[in-house]
Amino acid sequence: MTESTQPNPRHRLSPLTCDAPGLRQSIRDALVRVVGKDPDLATPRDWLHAVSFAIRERIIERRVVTRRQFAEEDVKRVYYLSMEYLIGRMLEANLRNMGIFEVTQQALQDLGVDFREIARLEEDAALGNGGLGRLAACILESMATQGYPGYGYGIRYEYGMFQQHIEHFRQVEHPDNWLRYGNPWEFPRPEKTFPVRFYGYVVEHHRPDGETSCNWENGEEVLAMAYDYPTAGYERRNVNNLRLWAAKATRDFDLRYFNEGDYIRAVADKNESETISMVLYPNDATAIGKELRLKQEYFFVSASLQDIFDRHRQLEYPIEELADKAAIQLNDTHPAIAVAECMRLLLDEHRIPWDQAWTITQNLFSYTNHTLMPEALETWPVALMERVLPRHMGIIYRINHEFIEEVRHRFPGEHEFFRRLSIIDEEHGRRVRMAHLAVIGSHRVNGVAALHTSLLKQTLFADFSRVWPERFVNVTNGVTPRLWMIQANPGLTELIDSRIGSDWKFDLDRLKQFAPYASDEATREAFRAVKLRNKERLAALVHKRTGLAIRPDVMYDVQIKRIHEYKRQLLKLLHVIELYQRIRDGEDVLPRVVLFAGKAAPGYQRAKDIIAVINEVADIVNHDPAMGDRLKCVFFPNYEVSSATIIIPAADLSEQISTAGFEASGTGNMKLAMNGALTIGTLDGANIEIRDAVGTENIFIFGMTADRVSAHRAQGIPPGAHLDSHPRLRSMVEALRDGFFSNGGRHLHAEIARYLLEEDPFFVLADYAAYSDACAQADRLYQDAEAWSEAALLNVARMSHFSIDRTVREYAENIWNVLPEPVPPPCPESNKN
Ligand code: Z57
Repeated sequence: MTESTQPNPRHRLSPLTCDAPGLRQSIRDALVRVVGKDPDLATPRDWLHAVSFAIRERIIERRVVTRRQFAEEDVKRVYYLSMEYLIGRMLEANLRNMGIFEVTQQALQDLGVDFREIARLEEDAALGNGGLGRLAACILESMATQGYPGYGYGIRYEYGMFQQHIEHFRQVEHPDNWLRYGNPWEFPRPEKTFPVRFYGYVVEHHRPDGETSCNWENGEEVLAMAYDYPTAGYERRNVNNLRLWAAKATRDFDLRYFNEGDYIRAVADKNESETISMVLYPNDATAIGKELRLKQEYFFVSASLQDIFDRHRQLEYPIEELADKAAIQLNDTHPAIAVAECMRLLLDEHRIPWDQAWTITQNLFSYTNHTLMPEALETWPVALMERVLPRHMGIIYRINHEFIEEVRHRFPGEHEFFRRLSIIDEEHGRRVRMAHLAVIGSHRVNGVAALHTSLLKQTLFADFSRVWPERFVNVTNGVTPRLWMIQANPGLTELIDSRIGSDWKFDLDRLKQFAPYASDEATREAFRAVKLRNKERLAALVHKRTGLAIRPDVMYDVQIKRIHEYKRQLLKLLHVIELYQRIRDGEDVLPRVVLFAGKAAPGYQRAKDIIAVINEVADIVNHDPAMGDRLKCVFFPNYEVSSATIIIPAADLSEQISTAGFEASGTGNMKLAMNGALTIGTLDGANIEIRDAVGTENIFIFGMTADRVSAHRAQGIPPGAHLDSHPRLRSMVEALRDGFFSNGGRHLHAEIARYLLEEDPFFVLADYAAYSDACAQADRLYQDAEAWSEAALLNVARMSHFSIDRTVREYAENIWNVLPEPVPPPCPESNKN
């Protein structure tokens, strides 16, 4: 019995000690007994694994306690379904959340091991692309910290986000073999294995009660095997579980060939079914139309739902009460097939009548939308869905039929309206619109920032919002202050602690008490000292990664995010060109480092070209003696969570310059502002709420609003017209066009200039003048170090709204209807356990 509630006295745990001698002993033991190394011969990686195994024991011990309490207390559980988890390195995060970071450093030091040296050897768990995957990781951490019974489900990709190398200025992708050295943080659960079916056909049975039930027969089966990653809450609170599925060939994978006597072929072919969990698709905010992607989506959804149903049964709850005991959150439409899978399980396995099954399903699910961009909206050809998931296609037809009947009744005669609402898009060769399935199958649908949710209701889901206005709600994103402040920025953390104590770490609202210190000269000076140290740390890393030497005593201006036209890296690059030309013209320009970082989807040629142009412009700028150290342009390669923790605390200026209406929320904007960077940004995504929080005097807002962008688009002004009133901009674009910055690849530069002048759907040139003015304003404020530090400190103190804890509470209260279930801390006498 898996979900037992009866503690067996014979199985009582003897708690592990968490003082330095106890940890030292555990690490030494693990080195020999788990890693299997003689301490005299141990490499730094052996020590990394030894300490990780010692900590893992302590985490899993608390996981056991947490799980038991949930089972005893009859709690309602939350299941977060996400194709992506962008976690980063786990050792330091686990140590800090377990409250044993300092003592473990001490224990290692006693063993003659340097914590920093071994910690950097850990591979990032990069099972995600960008914002969406990182949000999932922050939400899991917060659910554990706040004591919510939250379970993550996803895929254990063998290869995560590709490693980005820059060769001859261009991005080259290398596979991310992150499991190469084994992974101390995972617990394989071979006994938790579920079959997942693809293809085959449906056989209908007419039952005596008038219902039809179906059997999905034949086809191919793959096994989903669980790997568990315990997720520790901050300061030895609850430990929750992230369960990632890996594909394994079924035991009878080989029957056909075995019968033909081809043993070798049978064993060799098993690899094919195991490709399902092989690799993360490296596309951010674009839909992938590949059959393998659909199989990945269904694979993890089916395994997760079987597991959720199983747990419900083991706890001896009646199936009718599923939605009282569980809430399932769909992170975008990637897991939306879960709506049909849930119906299949209720109808075909549990023999529940349609209407009752549908009520349960709708009460169970809710869906988060992360984008309005049409190219990111998933639609699957009906023919493909019919072939891969024939039973689900039948269920989707019926869901659609029942839904259209309902609206036909409420809105008689509005045939256009029904056509637009339908799950089936009949205009582009019959496709299943996954967003429609997700909306219809959920009781709540949320956007991720106020502007985004309001645009969702006005555009993408305008029709649905007429049908069900109360279904659409906003939950503005947040980020975890544990990783993004305490871990990434110990200097700032110490400064805050010294002024207001350390309660703010659990309740970010208390950071407001820090605001008065913005007008305290000593605090401002201490803040500048912290920034300087953070810049030195970044400068050292930049030197190591790129060979480029940058000064720590200048403005650090950063744009760090996926490379995408709508995010407008080209707008920042034009500003670099402007500064370059001004310095060449003998003007006195504020010295600065401009740092770009981010990956381009391997198939997104324009984004890859943008990386190449940035690198080529940087090469000219960085080697021109006329710049005299006043301008450096860095492209920081292979941006990932672990590099973000170094770049963000060093930033002065945060570039959040997407075309208004396109960035759903952004979360990098939050991380940077809470580390004391001032934002230069458009009124897009959460920037609007950040402005409201920090005050208009403490942020640089520029450019067209979302409304103006729509109006501007309607006017159809050729982008090149914006050069007429701006001679400087003309000379910049012409320099680009004429290959001034090119290293032989002139054609690329000419093409980018042509794009800006003739095509650019994101209005870089239209917004340039306003952007350049805003940059100049930032420069002026930076020259007044006291005024800048005051604004930066006010940013830190006023960002509490963007704690992920607030976000998670909103989901819990308004969508999931679940309560926190904090596990009481172990008795204080038992020494830090
Ligand atoms: C992704 O990272 C986001 C949206 C998507 O549709 C996909 Br696919 C991937 C991002 C948004 O672009 C950000 O604006 C947002 O902050 C983030 O999701 C988290 O909500």
